[in-house]
Amino acid sequence: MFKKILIANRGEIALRIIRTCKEMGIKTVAVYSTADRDSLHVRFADEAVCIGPPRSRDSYLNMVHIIAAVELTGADAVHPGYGFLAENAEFADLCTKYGVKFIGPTGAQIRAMGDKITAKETMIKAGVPCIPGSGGLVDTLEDARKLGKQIGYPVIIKATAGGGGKGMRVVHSEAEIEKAYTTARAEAGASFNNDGVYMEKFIVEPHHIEIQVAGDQNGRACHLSERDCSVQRRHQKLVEEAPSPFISDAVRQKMGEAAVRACEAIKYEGVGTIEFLVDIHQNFYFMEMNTRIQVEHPVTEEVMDFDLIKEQILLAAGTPISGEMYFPEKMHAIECRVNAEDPLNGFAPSPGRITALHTPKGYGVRVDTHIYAGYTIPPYYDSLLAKVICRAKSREECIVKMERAMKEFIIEGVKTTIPFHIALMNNPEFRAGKYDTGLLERFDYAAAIREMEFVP
Ligand code: MV4
Repeated sequence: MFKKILIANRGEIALRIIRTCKEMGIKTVAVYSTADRDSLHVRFADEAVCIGPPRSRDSYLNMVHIIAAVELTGADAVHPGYGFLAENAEFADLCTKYGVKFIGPTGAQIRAMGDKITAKETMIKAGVPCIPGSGGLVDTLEDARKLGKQIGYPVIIKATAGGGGKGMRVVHSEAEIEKAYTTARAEAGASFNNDGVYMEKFIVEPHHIEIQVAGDQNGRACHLSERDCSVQRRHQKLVEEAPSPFISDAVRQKMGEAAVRACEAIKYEGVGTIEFLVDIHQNFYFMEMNTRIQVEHPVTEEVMDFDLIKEQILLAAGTPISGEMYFPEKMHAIECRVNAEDPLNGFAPSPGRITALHTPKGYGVRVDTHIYAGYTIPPYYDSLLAKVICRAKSREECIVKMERAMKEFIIEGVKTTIPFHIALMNNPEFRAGKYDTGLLERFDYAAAIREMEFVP
């Protein structure tokens, strides 16, 4: 087992990783930018190394400084968390080169899933259902026109280097294809330095359902059930839950099996997520694979009663997956992301100092957070302040508990998304479990917040 893990991250996820390391008897090294000097991850780690000035590219994305911190402290493994260098193949390879274990998949596996066309080809070979489309790059406007006719409108143009919504264009008819193709390519080139695009049939108002997977170093994989992440605004997830209120048990089982086939096809090592789009008929299609631990991993931890960070560390140390890894699902869990953003002003960031804080507590309530009273939210990083995860025997009880928890969450000094979550817990579509990725376009949450009697 590793003796000392360097956590190449900040915020709540750095704390989350430090906690599990302590429980496993592993020493921890925090790295931090000068903006994070007073952060809890710096305080709670056994050692801490400053890796540069506030801007991410100078600190948390600075591979040379992070490797220097590894050498300085003698860490034998690096945990990348999510974001920053978590899906950077070059960094994974660099760790290997310097003899320190990258807790995650190999550089080659990250690369294979990072290029979306390659990923899709791999999945088709593995027998995982994929959305019908161009099959490869669409090199010319003429090809785009031909494929549009063949596939049938509406279609979607996506960047092969993309993911998470960047460089995507929906095309409703041939009249729109020229502009969509040209702008998608230009945006992909500018964002990813790779202007390759491909085309797919557009699935209208899909559900976003992902399967948590884990693979060992012997090529064996298992899944840990799904998360429904359909509550999104502009490709930002706001709420995740498990089990999904949408899919049947038969579809759930088929998706799990497909996800395991996907992992075993590439001998995937580590924990990861297979993202699926699910249409109204519950047909599911591979969308992309996330080769990291995700923000919403606690939802799975709560329904499966299983520490995913511990599993990640065990897998990286060479522990095999055993048959005991399949668990029955007994509970329901919901996670709400609390951001320093103003839901009444288009979710505009609201950095600043937290002047007063009370976090929700009680049976079935978990709060993963790095904030404290007096903490100043730096403007340089993402605005996630806390994740509130509730767990109960039924979805109904879980929603009631979440509303109760959100109403006892006091954060003074900055605007937060707490009022949005209270409004959402009272939205009839959400309450009925009858929502898809179009929910927040239909729901006038600003009006609902203004009408709320309860003012957090
Ligand atoms: C799609 C789609 C419909 N049809 N692909 C959005 C993020 C990126 N990973 C892929 N995305 C989509 N791909 C086809 N063929 C709809 C989306 C999409 C979406 C997907 C999941 C969750 C929210 C979304 C919001 C808008 C569009």
